[in-house]
Amino acid sequence: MGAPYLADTIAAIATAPGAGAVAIVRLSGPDAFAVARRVLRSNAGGSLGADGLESHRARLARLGLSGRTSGDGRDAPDVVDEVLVLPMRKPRSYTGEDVVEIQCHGGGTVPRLVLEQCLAAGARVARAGEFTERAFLNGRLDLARAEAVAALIEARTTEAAHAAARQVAGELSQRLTAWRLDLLDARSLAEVSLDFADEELPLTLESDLRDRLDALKLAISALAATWESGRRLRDGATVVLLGAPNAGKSSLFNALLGRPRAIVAADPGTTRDWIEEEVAIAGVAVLLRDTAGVRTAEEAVEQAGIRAALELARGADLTLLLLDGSRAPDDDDRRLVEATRDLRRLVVRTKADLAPGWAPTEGALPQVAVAVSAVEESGLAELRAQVAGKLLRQTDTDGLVVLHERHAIALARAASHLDEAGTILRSGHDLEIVALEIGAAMAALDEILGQCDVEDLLDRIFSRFCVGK
Ligand SMILES: Nc1nc2c(ncn2[C@@H]2O[C@H](COP(=O)(O)OP(=O)(O)OP(=O)(O)O)[C@@H](O)[C@H]2O)c(=O)[nH]1
Ligand SMILES: [Mg+2]
Repeated sequence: MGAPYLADTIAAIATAPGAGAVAIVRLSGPDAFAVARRVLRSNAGGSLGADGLESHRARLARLGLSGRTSGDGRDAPDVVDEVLVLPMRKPRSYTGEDVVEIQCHGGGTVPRLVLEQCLAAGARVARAGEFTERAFLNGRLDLARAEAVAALIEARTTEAAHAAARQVAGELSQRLTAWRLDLLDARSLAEVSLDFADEELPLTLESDLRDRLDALKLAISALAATWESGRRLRDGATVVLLGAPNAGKSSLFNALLGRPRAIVAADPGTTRDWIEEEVAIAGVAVLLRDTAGVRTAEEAVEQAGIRAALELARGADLTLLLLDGSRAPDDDDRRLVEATRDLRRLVVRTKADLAPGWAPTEGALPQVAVAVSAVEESGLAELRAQVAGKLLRQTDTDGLVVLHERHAIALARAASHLDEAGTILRSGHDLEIVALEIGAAMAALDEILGQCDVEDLLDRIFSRFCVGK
């Protein structure tokens, strides 16, 4: 943890750019209070004085915007902003360092001028994520919690925010720490067993070790498997509407969006190109794509659209295959059923308000997941629930989901080391190697928490943050 690196004081605008009532300029580092004192004035216009900034106590102050602040208080600038200052002495701050937050007026100019004042007074511009990186380096947050801060900021739905907030609060870290202790136990068990000669090794000890390793492996791989859901929760998912011409794709697209975005017409082939819109479906930010009706023998333009539609379906997280409920399925429908057989899909029967054109039990057709009517807006809640069910797999991890690929990879690696340990234990019980495999699994968990040499990881992780966090 490089001391010289943390020896300087950083500053950044912590709020989003653009018009806003208030913006926050944040300072962190050993000179945060000194820099703040240099740029701030009391309301009377004089300097703040030695005890003008009391830790964890907000105060009003003034701040020159003309750039003529000299630092000694006498050369008061002519243009000032009234600001609210929140000083926080280390270690009781986000970064664990001395922090001063200055709330000024928002907009594109005032916060920039305030920041410039801070830079002129001795701070340096913070890099993206540098406040959080310092929080990590100062031991305020472990790496998993620090990374979740970015996920929380980027969350596009309540559910995504909820998952990230759990990780910021340390739920993932606690679970990993508990597993780590269990692994430590298991490793001691393996090491103790080393002291026994083969023939006198107590049988219960070996089976106990095996049970523990199996249970841990299962739990760890279950958590790793949540990454698929976690990724969709965090980054959103793509859902493609696919179906024969006139199946009701654009109508359902509009119904799910809640507004008439796509053109709906009685003529087949209305939608030629695909269009997309974002809509939250049961907590997932879904990029919903309406495509051109898929028919096999077609004129050229439609053909291109059809190829594109199938291509989109292959690249999507989920395909909704629409079958027109008001007519009997034809060859086009059957071909589509066939073409999407290996995709993650839901078969949706449309136009449920019309007299059914086929029996739900019709042979050779896949099970219909849900029947909807875009006209009567029926079946939509059920459809949303089914979509969410497909996108977010049910987990047996108490709702904890992995939100970072890095974590998923490390968890999978931990599980595979435990798998290996189990195999060795079963075959030849070379306990020395078993202990080594357990150690490797522990190291993988440590990597997630940042409890090992992660220097080369930090840049990659924190550069994805926004500046000011
Ligand atoms: N009664 C009834 N009619 C529907 C329903 N959904 C769509 N339609 C009608 O079916 C026709 C085709 O609807 P669209 O939504 O344009 O179908 P599409 O699948 O987008 O068609 P293309 O873009 O041509 O492939 C229109 O006349 C719609 O009004 C429904 O739920 N009930
Ligand atoms: Mg259409």
